[in-house]
Amino acid sequence: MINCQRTLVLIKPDGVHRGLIGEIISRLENRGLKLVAMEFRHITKEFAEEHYAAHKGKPFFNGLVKYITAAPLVAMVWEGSDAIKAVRQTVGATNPTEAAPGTIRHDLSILTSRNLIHASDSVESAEAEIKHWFKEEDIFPWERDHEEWITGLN
Ligand code: FUP
Repeated sequence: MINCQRTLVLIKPDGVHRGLIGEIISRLENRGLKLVAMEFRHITKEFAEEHYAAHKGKPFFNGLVKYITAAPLVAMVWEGSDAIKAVRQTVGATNPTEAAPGTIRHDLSILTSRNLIHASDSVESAEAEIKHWFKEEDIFPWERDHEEWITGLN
């Protein structure tokens, strides 16, 4: 597979409460991405603060931590060709009213503060975030029988 990458995706507590886990996973599966790790988890304040450390000090930081720790979430690692960019594209812009039609945030949400999903934004953050959320032994690489039909090259 060309430029195989892994990226961290979270279905945040609003996605869980709204019954959108299946819909969001389907969109990533349909894109041709491969799920290699998944856990249903209720994270602590400290763990959330570490995940969103880049936003510490911003006016929305405390609310963001409260939101992501308010209920369980689904943490996943997805793998694929250019997976970081592909997932961000399928997720859409941070502000749902600026996200392109057809993206998860556009189609299923309306406010930045409840935008359903997190996805790593660079190779460096994907690496750090996957390390923060998953032990290596909880990530399960597997081969798809029809891989050639998804990531084959001409
Ligand atoms: P993204 O990478 O698209 O998730 O966006 P950011 O890293 O910029 O922001 C992280 C999260 O902070 C967003 F998903 C939602 C939240 N946020 C707010 O609640 N208010 C803001 O004004 C900006 C971001």
